[in-house]
Amino acid sequence: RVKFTKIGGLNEASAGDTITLRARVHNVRSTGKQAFVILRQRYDTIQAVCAVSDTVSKLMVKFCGILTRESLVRVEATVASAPTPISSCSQSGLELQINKLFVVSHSVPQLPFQIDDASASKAELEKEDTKYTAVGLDNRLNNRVIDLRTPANQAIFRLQSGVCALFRQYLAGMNFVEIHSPKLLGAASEGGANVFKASYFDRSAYLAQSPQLFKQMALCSDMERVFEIGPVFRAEDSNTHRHLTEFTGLDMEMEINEHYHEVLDMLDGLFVHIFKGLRDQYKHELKIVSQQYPFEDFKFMEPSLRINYVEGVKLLRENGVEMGEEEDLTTENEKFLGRLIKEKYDTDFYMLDKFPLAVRPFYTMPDAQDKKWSNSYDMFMRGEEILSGAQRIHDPAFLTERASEHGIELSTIQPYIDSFKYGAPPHGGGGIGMERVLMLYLALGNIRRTSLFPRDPKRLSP
Ligand code: ATP
Ligand code: AMO
Repeated sequence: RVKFTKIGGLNEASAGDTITLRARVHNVRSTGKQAFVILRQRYDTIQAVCAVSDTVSKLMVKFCGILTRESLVRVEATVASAPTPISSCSQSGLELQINKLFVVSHSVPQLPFQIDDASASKAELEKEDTKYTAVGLDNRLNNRVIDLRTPANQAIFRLQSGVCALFRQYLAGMNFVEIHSPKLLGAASEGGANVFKASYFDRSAYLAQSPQLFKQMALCSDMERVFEIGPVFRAEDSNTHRHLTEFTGLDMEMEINEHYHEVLDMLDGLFVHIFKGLRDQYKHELKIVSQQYPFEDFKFMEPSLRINYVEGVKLLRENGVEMGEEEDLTTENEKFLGRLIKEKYDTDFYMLDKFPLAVRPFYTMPDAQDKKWSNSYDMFMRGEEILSGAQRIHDPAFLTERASEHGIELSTIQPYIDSFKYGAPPHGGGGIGMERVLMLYLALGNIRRTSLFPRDPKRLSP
């Protein structure tokens, strides 16, 4: 079989080699006598020259000169040093002398937008003599398959794969079991609001708002430590930069031996593993993203900063925010607190512990000393929430009482409550929004940029 070469794998020592590769036609220029085809694979580009020779006819040069952008071609060529550096290509010091070229798959000539335009940075677009045209987010998402071909997007989704791989790797190493809980439920999993209803034969089903009840039931089945990477559905009509109607949840749940801070310690190790893994194993991808979307390096501490909710509120009040001790954080205050914490501690990641019980879900364990507070926490990146979690109530009578107080129809969650009747270990966990983690790590400003085919109240397609 023929060995297919990757553009990124070529170097000075490749000069003189005869290679075969498949690539996209990124751009074409023709002088009549010669055709210059810029070939692209993922984030790598190289110039290929088609000129009349023993193996290349005049007709062939003409054919190369009218190739449509984005077509896929198979090229057999000789690698040579470029006579002058080709600054627009990632392989600027090399060029390919085309011996043969076949079209594997044609692209229609009319593209929804040019890849170069969709790859331009804000700074490049704002230059007075810019050669680029801005491509709006809606246009990109309507034509997501083309949009995803930009170098930054290629890198973003490699990084996303990295976030999941690092999450899985860390927890598997800590003896967690990966589970797959059902997404079609007979009742809402996080209380009644914000749930999508579907028809299920002669009755209704609900799309899971989280794996919450099932990850806890798995612990009641003696699985000790579990995690899940799966879809989460929220019927929230929230048209914001950080809400999706379907996102990917990175969930974990574990037994507690003595104190719920064992869960915080685990999450601390997990996040540091993810942040370090991205920083150290994905340097190239981070550089590619920053070329289009420049961002400040993500700062974290080891161990991570942990503060209590009251301390956070105190910091806000000292800086002019008027709010009650037990009031929930508004998005604005959440972001302001993030800025204050960055100034004071120089970290983009922190944990906020001991939330007021009143603002947490029914399954949250109250503080044993003062029922005003709870054994629950949120975690933040660059001032925005990325995780929510808690120690859970594992006593069925108390769980029943709390669910009733929250106005939950008990019959709908009876199997969940019953699973605690046969002896249940103390436990806690957390749920992370995957798209938010990447959006905030890269400071991308919109969650749609880190969702492959985003779903929001206005978008169900493609
Ligand atoms: P959770 O993950 O717990 O749902 P979240 O970060 O998704 O948290 P919510 O708890 O739903 O967000 O709400 C947090 C804040 O987000 C609210 O205080 C509110 O200010 C803001 N928010 C939610 N929906 C909207 C919306 N449609 N428009 C503007 N802001 C919103
Ligand atoms: P919560 O509802 O806070 O907690 O969700 C957990 C995390 O999921 C992310 N998230 C979202 N991401 C995108 N679009 C949305 N609409 C959206 N809503 C939430 C956030 C959030 O921190 N069962 C609990 C978790 C637990 O206690 O283990 C839960 O679902 O990053």
